[in-house]
Amino acid sequence: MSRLLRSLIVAASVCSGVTSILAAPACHGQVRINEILADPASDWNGDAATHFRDDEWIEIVNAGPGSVSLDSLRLSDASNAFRYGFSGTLSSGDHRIVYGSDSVAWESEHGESSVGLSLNNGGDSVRLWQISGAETLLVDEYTYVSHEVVDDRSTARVPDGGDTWLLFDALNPYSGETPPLGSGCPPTPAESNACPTAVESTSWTTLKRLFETP
Ligand SMILES: [Ca+2]
Ligand SMILES: [Ca+2]
Ligand SMILES: [Ca+2]
Repeated sequence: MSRLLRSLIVAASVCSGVTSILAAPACHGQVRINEILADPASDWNGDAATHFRDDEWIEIVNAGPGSVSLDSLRLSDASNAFRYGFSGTLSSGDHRIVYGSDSVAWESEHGESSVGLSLNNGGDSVRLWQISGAETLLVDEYTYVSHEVVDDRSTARVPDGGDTWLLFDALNPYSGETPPLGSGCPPTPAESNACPTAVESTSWTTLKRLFETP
């Protein structure tokens, strides 16, 4: 069994609470990947420069009821190479953002190549891992496709930690009908994915489809 497959099985088992194949010290399933901006065209990290690597960002949220330690959590793209290691604790409902520049600093500290978060603009996966002894558990994963990755367009869970993804596309509107759909709201780095028009626009799109001629 491959290491990745084993990790997937263990993660699913531990976090579902159905059957535990291997014990984990804590389930980090309450921490979720919450928002991703993979193709920056602005200075998102505030260092007075716009950079394709340093201004990418990934936001996580603690969607559970209690505080959780982040010390064992890592981020990767689809290559499964770790791009960032978290530290500290995250209170219920709080967010943590990782910019590409944070990733470069972490990689440098750990003797890795300075590739940053390495979020492919043609589509990629973002994975959140938990190191548990000798095991690496997959806590959360999101795979984005090309229309989610254009200049300054983020893709985000609505509401925070929820199962629906929408584009936060105020800076680069999307009018297509391939999910995730546009919300008209601006990206929300390190803040709640609040989007007052999202529910309304989603409902309107659903409504239109009901009356469309096949
Ligand atoms: Ca910057
Ligand atoms: Ca990118
Ligand atoms: Ca956000």
